[in-house]
Amino acid sequence: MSGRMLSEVVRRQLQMYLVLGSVNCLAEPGWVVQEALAGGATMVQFREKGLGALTGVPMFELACQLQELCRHAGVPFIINDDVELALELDADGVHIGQDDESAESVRERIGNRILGVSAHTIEEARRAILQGADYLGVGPIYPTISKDDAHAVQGPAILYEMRKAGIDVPIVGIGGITVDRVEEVARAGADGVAVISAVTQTEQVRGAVKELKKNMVSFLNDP
Ligand code: TZP
Ligand code: MG
Repeated sequence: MSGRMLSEVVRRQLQMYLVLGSVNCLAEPGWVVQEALAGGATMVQFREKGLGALTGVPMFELACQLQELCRHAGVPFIINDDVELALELDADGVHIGQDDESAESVRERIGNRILGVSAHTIEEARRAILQGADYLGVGPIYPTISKDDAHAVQGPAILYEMRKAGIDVPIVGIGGITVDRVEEVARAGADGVAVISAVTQTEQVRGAVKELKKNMVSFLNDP
């Protein structure tokens, strides 16, 4: 049996991480994901949440459609919160928050699939790592319109603090990240940027992804 994903692999997969559900998209979600993959998205998270979110069969069908696109592109497809759905689809991983089932229990259920955990403090980060997280989602770095129950804005400083505290696992910054903010987020210590609106709220999906990724990769190549 193969083991957990190598952390250096996950680190690269976080570079340009698209998070989305049907509620977030201006255009049809399948088209958005297709364009994002064409632009070089490195990971995709299905996060079907909020007012008007799909449930039941339509939700499942959308998840299947997006998963198929990611599979074709060789990009990991991660499910937000819903371990059952992830197992049913045989998705590549699960992302959970602090209010969801414990990381320990999710790790037990998903085996070697990728496990992402949202962490807002050094303590939450350390616990998530002990419980089996492969990567941490840290934010909101900037103000966001995409999450109703978002924690207080942390600024890039939280990333510096985590790195200074010796937390060296893969970290993706999230919350209000735009093309112009990628460098600041990377410089503070993130391995990648996770975005919703910068990609889903534009008609230029492919171009937006290209720019976000270009800024991330150029920082990594020449810090
Ligand atoms: N978690 C923290 S902020 C956020 C999530 C899911 C929303 C990010 O969306 P956007 O539109 O990129 O600010
Ligand atoms: Mg959650």
